[in-house]
Amino acid sequence: MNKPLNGLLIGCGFFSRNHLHGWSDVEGAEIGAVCDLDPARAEAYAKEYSIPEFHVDASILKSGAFDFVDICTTMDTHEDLVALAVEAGVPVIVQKPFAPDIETCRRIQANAEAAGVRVMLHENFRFQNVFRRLRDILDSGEIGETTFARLSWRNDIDVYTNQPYLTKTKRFMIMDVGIHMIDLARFLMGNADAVTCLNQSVKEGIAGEDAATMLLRHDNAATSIIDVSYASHRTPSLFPQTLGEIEGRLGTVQILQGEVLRIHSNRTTRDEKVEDDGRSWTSEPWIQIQDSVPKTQQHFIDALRSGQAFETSAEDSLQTYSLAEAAYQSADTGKLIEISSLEEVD
Ligand code: NAD
Ligand code: 89V
Repeated sequence: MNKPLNGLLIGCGFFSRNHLHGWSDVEGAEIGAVCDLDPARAEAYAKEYSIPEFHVDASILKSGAFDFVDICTTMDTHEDLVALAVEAGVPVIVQKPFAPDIETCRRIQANAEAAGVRVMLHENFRFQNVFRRLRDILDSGEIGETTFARLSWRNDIDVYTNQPYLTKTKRFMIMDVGIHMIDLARFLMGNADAVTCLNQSVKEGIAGEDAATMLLRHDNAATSIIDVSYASHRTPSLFPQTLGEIEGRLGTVQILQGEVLRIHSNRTTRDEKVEDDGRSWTSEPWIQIQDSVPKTQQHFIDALRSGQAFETSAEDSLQTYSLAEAAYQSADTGKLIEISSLEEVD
């Protein structure tokens, strides 16, 4: 077995705990150092996760010591941090959202491509067990060509305590959760070229939209509806489940509560319960998301080693972020927006 690839993790905050647990489950890679602007955080995470080095300045990337960097910081920091990695020639996996707007996403991607540095988005919803199994069912042809989908993510979890920046983010729901759904819609239904969107601000004191309803037009004329909300009250809470259905010309797959897929085909119906991985470090209600983290990371490492394309490469992800940008334009104008109309700003 080759020597494990040595990684630097930047961002010792809320979600990076799952990244660090995830890396301990990944074959062929290890985190040799962590970095955070806050030295106390960097030192504490290095100690807690038995990582030999900690740093406070990301320019350590220029040391030549790292085979990859895992950027687990908020979207406003991504352009500068990816640029540092590109300058150092270090491949990148960077957390979602890529960047606050499509122009910045395009600039980051073009800079990396020009330098020949590979960049992947850590976009993990498509790596959830339930959606890998759903993709397999679609690939089997059992329900035929897909024609309609609904992806619904609605709960009232207190996301703000762990991620306080979300109360101030002007572009909130679509960039925080909507892009997970848009990527899922593309993963399950194929690319889309147009979107209509209505946004809502429901909860008091939140700067951005906390609910959004999008209608996507896919390249094969299929339609998908994405609805996301942090202001929806159910008991028990549905967090972090995505519910919905995928319809095809020969059948339907429903995505039901409890990670159950209900397959309707050939006039019969069956339920498949998709199980969790049973990892020692995961815990409810986060397990469905936590399990997807090492799977996302393993794909990054395997593709880095083999040269195969990243499923969520920066280039491919421009489609997702173009749809998010178009959704905001649609919500502002009340019109259907085609992503071809999003002018590339030189
Ligand atoms: P956070 O604010 O809790 O942590 C970010 C950390 O990065 C902070 O400790 C900060 O000091 C550090 N940091 C910022 N700029 C830095 C720099 N230039 N150099 C070194 N350190 C720097 O953020 P979080 O809630 O952990 O979220 C991080 C990202 O993860 C967000 O983009 C969020 O959307 C995403 N996220 C993804 C998932 C998922 O994958 N499903 C879940 C939750 C959050
Ligand atoms: O997955 C995410 O991006 C987080 C969430 C709270 C949805 O898990 O923001």
